[in-house]
Amino acid sequence: MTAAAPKVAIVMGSQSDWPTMQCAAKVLEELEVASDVRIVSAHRTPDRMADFAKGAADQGLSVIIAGAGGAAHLPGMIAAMTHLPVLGVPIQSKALSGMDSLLSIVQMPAGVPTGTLAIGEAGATNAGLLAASILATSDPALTARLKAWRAARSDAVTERPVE
Ligand code: RP5
Repeated sequence: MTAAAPKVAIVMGSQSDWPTMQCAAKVLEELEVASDVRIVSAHRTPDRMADFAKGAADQGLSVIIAGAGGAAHLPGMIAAMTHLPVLGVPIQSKALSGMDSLLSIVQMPAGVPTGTLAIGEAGATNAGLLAASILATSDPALTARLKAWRAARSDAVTERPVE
């Protein structure tokens, strides 16, 4: 029996984005959600980006997580070429600490929505969780795993600080 095709894609503009974006991959793995991870650059590989975005739905994907830094056009450009939900992760850039990435992703024109997460690792982790939440709306087993994951995080918070 072959494994089902991944429903989540994690794409990023550069290899240098992977240390951040692997937080999304990690949380999806914890939730037993398969993901397809690729490097797709809006600027350096525009044809690869267009092929990916236009073919994403036919490939069986349901959610796309896209991380990019600096002039971070990747999430918005992908959102322009697919009806699938796109969750954008602003990478913490060296020059402007990710404010450039955030503003490049968040201010989309009406009609082309791109979900925008926090800058950096927190954003990547939450993008993975949001992707799982979206899939869980039609997957009771995943809903149960997501609830258990969240409950475990709540249980890990102590009442008082420990020395
Ligand atoms: C963006 O440019 C990438 O998403 C990355 O965050 C940034 C810098 O890329 P590298 O110069 O490190 O490859 O396209």
